[in-house]
Amino acid sequence: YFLQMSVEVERKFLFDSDTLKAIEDIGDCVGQKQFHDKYFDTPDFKLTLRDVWLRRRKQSWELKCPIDPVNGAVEPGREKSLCTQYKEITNLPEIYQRVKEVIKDTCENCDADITPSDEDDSWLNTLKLCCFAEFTTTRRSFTLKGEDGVKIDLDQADFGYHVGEIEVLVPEGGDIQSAQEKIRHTAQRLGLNEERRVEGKMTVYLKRYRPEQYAILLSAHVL
Ligand code: V4E
Repeated sequence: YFLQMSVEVERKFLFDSDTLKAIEDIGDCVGQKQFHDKYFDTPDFKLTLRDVWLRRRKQSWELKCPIDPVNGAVEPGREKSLCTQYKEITNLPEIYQRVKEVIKDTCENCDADITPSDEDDSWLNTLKLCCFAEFTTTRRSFTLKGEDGVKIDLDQADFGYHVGEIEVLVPEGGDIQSAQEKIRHTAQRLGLNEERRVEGKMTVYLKRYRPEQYAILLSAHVL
């Protein structure tokens, strides 16, 4: 069957009213929306320890995983580049297969022949998945003239953190390096001068509300 898979390349940035003005000056607002996310993992963090993020957003399932899934390993000394790239999977049967693959070592029910359903969450119980984070985001999205395929999102999370992201979606087999170039160029146009990776909503959420998971992911070099 057809697999909807693309790679999301993105760079997060901190913004204030000056950045917002710069974006409004050179870009077009293409919409504002609100969405509620619920993230799921096993009680011993099998997914997030592999940098795999399962969430439900607007009644749809999404899985974000590293693009180089060689054992899903997270290298200890990995250079934290400004850009991140994750594979995005939105097809539920494919999500189910991937999740099963990651947690199989300790999943007694993994051989159970079930079909995951959008209407019924019992497949979550089968895989012992529980919700570990839940928040609502208000997002304003912008495009910039002359910057094809680049989207800018300004996110305000309901737990009191806001963060921007410059994002390029690369179809399967597409050129990730040129996406990174576009992001670098856009960052320059916006006058961003971050030298380090900026914390995402999830990092801040875990630090604040799930300190145990945060500490474990930090020492596993996932965050
Ligand atoms: C924490 C995390 C992931 C889950 C959240 O992904 P994120 O892109 O931050 O969320 P959001 O709401 O902007 O999703 P979008 O609408 O863009 O699809 S996926 C990967 N991580 C790890 C991670 C990290 N360690 N550092 C940074 C800067 N980003 C992500």
